Amino acid sequence: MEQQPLSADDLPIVNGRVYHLDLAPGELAREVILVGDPDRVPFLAGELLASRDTDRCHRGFHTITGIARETARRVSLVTSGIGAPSTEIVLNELAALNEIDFATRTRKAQFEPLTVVRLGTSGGLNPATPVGTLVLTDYAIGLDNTGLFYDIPLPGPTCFVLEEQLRTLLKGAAAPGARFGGRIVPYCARSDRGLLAALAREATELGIPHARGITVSSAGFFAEQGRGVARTGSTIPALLDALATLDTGKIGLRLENMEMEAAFVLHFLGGLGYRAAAVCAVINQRQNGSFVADFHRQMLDGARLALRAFRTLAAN
Ligand code: R1P
Repeated sequence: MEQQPLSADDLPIVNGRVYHLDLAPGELAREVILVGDPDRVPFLAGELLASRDTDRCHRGFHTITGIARETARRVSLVTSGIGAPSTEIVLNELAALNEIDFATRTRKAQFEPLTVVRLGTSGGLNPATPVGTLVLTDYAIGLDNTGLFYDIPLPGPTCFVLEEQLRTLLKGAAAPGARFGGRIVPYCARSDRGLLAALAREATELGIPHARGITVSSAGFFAEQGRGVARTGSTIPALLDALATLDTGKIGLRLENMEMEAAFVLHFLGGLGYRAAAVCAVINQRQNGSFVADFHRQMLDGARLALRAFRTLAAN
């Protein structure tokens, strides 16, 4: 059956470029490191790229594409911005750049999947994991509702169990009488197994302090993460304490860290059949007040892991 072209409203393209990222299809590499902070893009490019063919900035999203010095492979460093709603825009545009023929606005008959590593910072949930550690996300739990608008099948029984455990925890920890108590719906996603294994192997080989575990992706920075700045009430005031004590039983993994994008990245890209994983440095532990003031080294380490893992996957 002939495809209906995507309308100008479905997919805004301006001068041959997707609207928000301001990128044309040839300007995106198939291997992507996705970072929250736009300033991290030129920093990593300066440290890791031997040459660059693309450098675009629009709406706070900075992208640099070039050849990595260490692996001689083309990579795009792309900004997600903060949180699932911003990431939703970015990932849809990345998928469009990869899958849509901009001349006909229809999906190409054939395209290769993207491989994406989210590289970010996070707060620690496990007091036994020191600040400065890179957490390789095995499973991610989304507390945002952006992911709930994408009807993607459960990626296996472990996700089912984790969703149930988190649902119970969120309900039990809600403030008595809270208007939204029991109505926050967690969703679980997992990293691509091959990419995760490659990242873990590289981290071990390079001697980079790392841990594997579960990442919680919150929808906000303040209330969910226990920062009582606003004068309003909080639906789950002691969420961090409740998360830190969760026993996942037979799953045997700890909740390691909390940030704001990993779950949506793994959920959405997993649903497209792309390979995705998340590597986030623990930069603070609110339980004991420890923090890392300068985490440039961790970001460089994480990016090196991603570049080397891309090369390993391509060779297999
Ligand atoms: C909050 O300050 C931001 O930092 C973390 C959170 O996920 C959120 O995006 O990640 P990045 O360091 O990648 O931005």
